[in-house]
Amino acid sequence: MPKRPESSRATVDPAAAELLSVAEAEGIPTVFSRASGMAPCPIGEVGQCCKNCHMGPCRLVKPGQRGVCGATLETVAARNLARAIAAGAAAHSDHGLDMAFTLQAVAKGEAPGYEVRDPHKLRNVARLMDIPVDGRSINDLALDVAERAIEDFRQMRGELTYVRRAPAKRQEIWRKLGISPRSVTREIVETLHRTHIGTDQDAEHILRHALRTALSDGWGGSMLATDLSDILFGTPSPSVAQINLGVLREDEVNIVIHGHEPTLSEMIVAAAQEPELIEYARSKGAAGINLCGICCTANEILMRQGVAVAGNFLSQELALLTGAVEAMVVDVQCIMQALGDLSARFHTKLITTSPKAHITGATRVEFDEHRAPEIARQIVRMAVDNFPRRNGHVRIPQITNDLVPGFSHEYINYMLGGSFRGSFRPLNDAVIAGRIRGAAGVVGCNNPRTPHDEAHLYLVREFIKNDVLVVMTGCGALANAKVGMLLGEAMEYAGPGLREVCEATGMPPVLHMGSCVDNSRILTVLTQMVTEGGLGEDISDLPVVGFAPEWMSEKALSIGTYFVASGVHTIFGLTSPVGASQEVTRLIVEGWGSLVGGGLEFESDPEQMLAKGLAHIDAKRAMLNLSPYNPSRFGQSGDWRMAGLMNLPPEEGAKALYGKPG
Ligand code: XCC
Ligand code: SF4
Repeated sequence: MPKRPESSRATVDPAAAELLSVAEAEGIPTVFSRASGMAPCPIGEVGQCCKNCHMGPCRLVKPGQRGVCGATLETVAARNLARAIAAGAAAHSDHGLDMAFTLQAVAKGEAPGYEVRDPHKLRNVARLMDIPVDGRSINDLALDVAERAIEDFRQMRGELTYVRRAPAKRQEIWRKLGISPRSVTREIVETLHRTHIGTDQDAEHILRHALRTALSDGWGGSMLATDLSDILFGTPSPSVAQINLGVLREDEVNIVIHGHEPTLSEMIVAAAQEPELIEYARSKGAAGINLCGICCTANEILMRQGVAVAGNFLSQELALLTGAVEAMVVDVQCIMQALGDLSARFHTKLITTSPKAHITGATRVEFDEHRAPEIARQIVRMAVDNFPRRNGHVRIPQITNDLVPGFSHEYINYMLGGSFRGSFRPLNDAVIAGRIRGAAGVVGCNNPRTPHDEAHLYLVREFIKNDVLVVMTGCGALANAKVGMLLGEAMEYAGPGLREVCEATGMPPVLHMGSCVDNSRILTVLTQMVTEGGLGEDISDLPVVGFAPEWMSEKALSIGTYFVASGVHTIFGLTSPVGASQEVTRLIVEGWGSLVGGGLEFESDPEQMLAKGLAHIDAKRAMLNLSPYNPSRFGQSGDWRMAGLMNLPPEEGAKALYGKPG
């Protein structure tokens, strides 16, 4: 059973804690109070409940008990997990599909305000898709890329285009197991069919299709969402930005954008900078227009535009509690319905923008990519008009921190290799030499069933201390940003070997790679590490491990499962949604482990998560015949050398350290 947080330990974020005591004092319900007022349903929590037909719902709580149709606990738990994965894959992929439609409209000249901002990436993506590039106009190429992407969502036979981006050995494994995904739609539809009453009744067989469905997300919907967003809005590179509730301004019009899609938010970023609208804000008594984000819409505009972030998932209500938010503009996913009632207590306008997502009581300004700048201006104007309606006391916690986001896989390649030729060689060499013990992806949500941010901070701090390089996305990255761990200065917490590499290459020890769909960037990095050589032939050979310590969403389950299917052992926090079935637990840990080289584990104790992660990394090092990790080999003895290297530009530092240019 998970430990339920005491009210004083609901969060480790001081800004969140400050507003949480305001909420408590004023009797305003929040996700934290609702969570402590309602324990999770003990039957559903561990996978014992089936509501797939109306002979039930059935709860299989006694040993050997069957559902009305005769379904076993194994079948029920496996079906529930498969359905959750399909829902998560659908969310990411539907977002990706909308990016494809936007690119298509741009290519046809039907989306004023948008353009291809990264033609270089467009050409690279076209090459990956086998689309002829030479001598073609940008829009011509963009149309082909958009249409190829749309095919990947709907084609009924064949294979996803990006399957070929995986290491050759991985592709073979998928084909041999029959889990190479055909298209996003086909795999999700098949999951829903298989899990309907009376179809697939073998837990192992159901779960195998869950792998295929998750792969259609990772190497399909999400990877396309990332690539198409980079083409449209630019491939991220590092910049400096601010985070936490202190980014809200007492004297300015505050617009918070929340959800997942970059399409409209990019336009709002532009509109908020228009002199005419700033002048309009001044005419209403405001000093200016202040834009910031929450969740992954925040991550999208943070990565590309350096726009400030108010907080992560569990801060969304707290932002409204400041009384300083003129408009909260939401699109899709992770938007709590509680925002409706909560915004009504303040002057805040809650504006829903997606044709797919309405919230009762909210104002609707429907997004249409064919007239985006106009809609963005309308929204900014609504926020400005709302500024004089601020009623009462504004209470903004004066807490912020700096962060450096923007580590796309393209940038990591460039950063490691130096300015002449991008390369993963320095990274692989550092892993081989044992300076870097391995890598951990720490990603995913917040969940009020565990202290807000605590497990994210603990794992990341401990991993870098143990010379494990950390890559992050989503709300976990934002948690670490809040305490300054997404800065070069985080190096001071790193172990001696990792610190040497960071100092030599200019790479921080914790890299923010983007939003939830950008977990696909991690797949690309892992593939490039394999291709670079010296660390085995497949992703499953690498000394890497995945974590989602505070997960809550179905998307997290899809992400975890596509990492597993790609060969990365992955450990989730909290409780297991299949915990009631020993057999299903065995199937997703050992079963998937032997099938695809990675298992999906649930471990509620962060210290155990860390220990298991380090043990996994060390086991992979041993299988690669790499020297055992030994922190005493680096650092002290190398200090005299590092002292000389520190003032060198990155590529020369790498050259001096590794004996060859990057
Ligand atoms: Fe949502 Fe992406 Fe989870 Fe955060 S991390 S709570 S899914 S916003 Ni992806
Ligand atoms: Fe019960 Fe079977 Fe219907 Fe599920 S499918 S609700 S186990 S009868």
